[in-house]
Amino acid sequence: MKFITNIIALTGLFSLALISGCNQGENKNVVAPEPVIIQNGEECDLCGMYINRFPGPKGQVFERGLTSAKRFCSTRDMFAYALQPEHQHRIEHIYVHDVASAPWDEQEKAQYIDAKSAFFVVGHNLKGAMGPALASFLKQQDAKQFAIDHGGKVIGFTEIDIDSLSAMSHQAMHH
Ligand code: ZN
Ligand code: CU1
Repeated sequence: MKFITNIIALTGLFSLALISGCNQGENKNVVAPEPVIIQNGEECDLCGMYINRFPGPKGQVFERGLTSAKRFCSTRDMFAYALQPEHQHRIEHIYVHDVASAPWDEQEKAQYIDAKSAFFVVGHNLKGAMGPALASFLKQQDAKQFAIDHGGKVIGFTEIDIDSLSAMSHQAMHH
């Protein structure tokens, strides 16, 4: 009887070790920093504008070795920063607002979501802090509805690159 109990105890210990072993391996990638709340008066880390004074979704990035987030007036400036090769490889987490969770003019009240799994509407008719804006959404359905209401098309995170960003600003100059 004692022997059996020992076996059970040992098996229990062994699987516990397995579980915690797995967790330790994954912790580095799984535990994401909490998005910061951007206060009035805080300036964009790319262009220096007061972030909360402008409409449209904002963004923030966490880089390896830095505990504080870089903050941006717009998803556009956030991508302009994050897509530069010298920043790209150091970036661990990117947050953008879920546009559906607050009015366009009050996105500082919106919820932050992981940019890498977000849906983006480009080419729509609303302006962000820097003109044309990438409208970011948690749910694909919300992004589709936004594109129906405001024009533009729905794309994923990996479809956004330096070229598509600069195409957006050229479009804006011709309006
Ligand atoms: Zn900016
Ligand atoms: Cu700006």
